Amino acid sequence: MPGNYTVTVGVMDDDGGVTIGEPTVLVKNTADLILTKTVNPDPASVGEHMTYTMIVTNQGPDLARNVILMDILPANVEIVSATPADTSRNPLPPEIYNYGLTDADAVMADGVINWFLGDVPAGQTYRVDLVVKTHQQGPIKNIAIVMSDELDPNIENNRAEVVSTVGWLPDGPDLQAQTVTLDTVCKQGKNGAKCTASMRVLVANRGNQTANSFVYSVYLSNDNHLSPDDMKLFTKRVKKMAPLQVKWQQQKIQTPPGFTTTGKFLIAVVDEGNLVFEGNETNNILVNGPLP
Ligand SMILES: [Ca+2]
Ligand SMILES: [Ca+2]
Ligand SMILES: [Ca+2]
Ligand SMILES: [Ca+2]
Repeated sequence: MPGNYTVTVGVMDDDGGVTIGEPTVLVKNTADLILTKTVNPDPASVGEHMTYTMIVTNQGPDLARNVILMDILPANVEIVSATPADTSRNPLPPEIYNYGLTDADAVMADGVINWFLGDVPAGQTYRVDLVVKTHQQGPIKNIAIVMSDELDPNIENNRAEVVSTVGWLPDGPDLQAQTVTLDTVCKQGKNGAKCTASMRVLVANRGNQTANSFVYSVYLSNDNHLSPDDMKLFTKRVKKMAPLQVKWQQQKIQTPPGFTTTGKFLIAVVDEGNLVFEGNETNNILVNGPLP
């Protein structure tokens, strides 16, 4: 158990005399906390929302008590929301989601937010998503540090920093696919397994002008390059999108027998056929893979 202990030590010298000493020894638990931090999107545009994701892991061996995650915000960012993904433990109250960072669980002062995560058992992971709006151009740095009451055998991994680029929106519309995922669910029927694949694509207009209606497609490829032999999974038309608008697109398809995706690549193409003249035409293909 951690705490202050008094230890009685007896030292016997050559002629049989005994010296007694009673030093106080502070016994602490050991917990190796690890912090990782990522930011999305990078690069971002002035006025755009950026999400910092911080993941705290207690590698043990002991419980880490009174864990504090301290986040030193860059200048000229505005907090939009702060959301712990694991709301079953020590959830932040709703006003924090809505920017009122007044509760004791997350206290903000001078551009620093402290999250009081409580006790984190060995092996547990705790995630915080912080959404901010940027008001300044240039590289911006965000540093976070995690600590607890325990001894940490490696303090190097308690600190995480990300430097990201913030620029102006490209002139004109700029369509992009930001995420493309696929999940296959199979059910056993009379004539063998029937599988349904669901795809999700996050499409964004990250330019400073509205993009008129366009089409996007998703392909399945054996490699990470779009080529004529790739299998088109679907094509969809999207209505016009305002600057900085994002849309989740979801599509389900019945897969042919023997359809496997392991080791293959999903390739999303936005504005296929180039109906929209964009500020940046080089970022319209997104590759995700190899799939598990
Ligand atoms: Ca550590
Ligand atoms: Ca584009
Ligand atoms: Ca290919
Ligand atoms: Ca285009």
